[in-house]
Amino acid sequence: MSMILVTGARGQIGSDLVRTLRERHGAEAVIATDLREPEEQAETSGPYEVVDIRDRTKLDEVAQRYNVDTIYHLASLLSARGEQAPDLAWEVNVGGLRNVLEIARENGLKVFWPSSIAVFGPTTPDNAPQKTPLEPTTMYGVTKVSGELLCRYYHLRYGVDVRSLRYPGLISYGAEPGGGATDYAVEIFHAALEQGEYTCFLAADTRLPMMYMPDAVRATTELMDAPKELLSVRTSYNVTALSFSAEELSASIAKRVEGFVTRYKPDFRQDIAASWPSSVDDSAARADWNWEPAYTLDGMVDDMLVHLREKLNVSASSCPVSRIP
Ligand code: NAD
Ligand code: AKB
Repeated sequence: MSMILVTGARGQIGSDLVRTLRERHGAEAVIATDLREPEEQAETSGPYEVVDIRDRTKLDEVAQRYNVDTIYHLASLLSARGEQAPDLAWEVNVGGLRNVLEIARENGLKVFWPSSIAVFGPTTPDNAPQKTPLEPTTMYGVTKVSGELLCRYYHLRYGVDVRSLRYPGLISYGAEPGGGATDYAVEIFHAALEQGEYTCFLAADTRLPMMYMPDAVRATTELMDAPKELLSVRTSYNVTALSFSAEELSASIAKRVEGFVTRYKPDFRQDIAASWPSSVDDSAARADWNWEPAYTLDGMVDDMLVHLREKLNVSASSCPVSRIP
């Protein structure tokens, strides 16, 4: 039986990925870990350990105690938080990945680690190719480029089977997003249902590559299931599904939520978003392991509204406001 450890398990992706992995492999086979204590019942539906990714000794001890053979390493600071705390972003994002790769090298583990469209910068063409200048202008982007090179190095030098995707901005109705420039695309749904209006921190015409969480989780498991002979990219694969501007997303929601209005008041996250391309060429992922997204913009908006209405009625939770001022 495969034993899987997930870092950053309480985050936006981790909370959904842990649920999927537990459905596939059994609850006891997936060890959720995070810096934070467990809170939701979903997170305690199987083993849970508090681990700071900067603490290699503790991470190694937990991995050995559970006989782990695969790590999904999600613990990270995202783009906006990274600009507010660049030293911490470097320590967590690069130091944490190095710890995971060292443990993988010593124990022959397989690793998934996500990169991001944040590896791109102003010198990248607007439909970002797989191979292109990687000159990001954020600390988060710098940590992701460094991480991609570290992954490729550990694969070439030590044969570590580490696989990676450059996720675009992700949209989901589960855990709230963790402090990135694409968080608006989640906040806007909560605001539409709870306030009927939203003040967006990006400009109306800011167009970015995006993906609905079910597609992101499936891309992750499909990449990890792919035979290794098929993988030609050992830095990180471009993957994408959607490309829309803030005003296009707002219009799609307004078609379904009567009277919904968005105002635009860009803050420092606009500069981050403006440094990223508006779309991504994911033909290498399509050719190597048959990647294909399922959700269109309207399909994603329909599904988000159904699930969020259900969730907000049940929990009557307040609208999650961005953690970034
Ligand atoms: P998130 O911020 O929602 O979750 C990150 C988790 O890491 C949090 O639960 C946090 O408590 C934990 N964490 C932070 N510091 C830690 C530490 N020192 N030790 C252990 N855990 C720590 O992030 P996410 O959106 O789930 O992103 C997961 C991964 O996917 C990250 O590598 C991120 O860069 C990448 N990614 C995310 C997106 C997106 O839109 N969500 C897009 C591209 C790439
Ligand atoms: C962020 O906005 O920082 C993330 C990402 C695109 O990596 N969502």
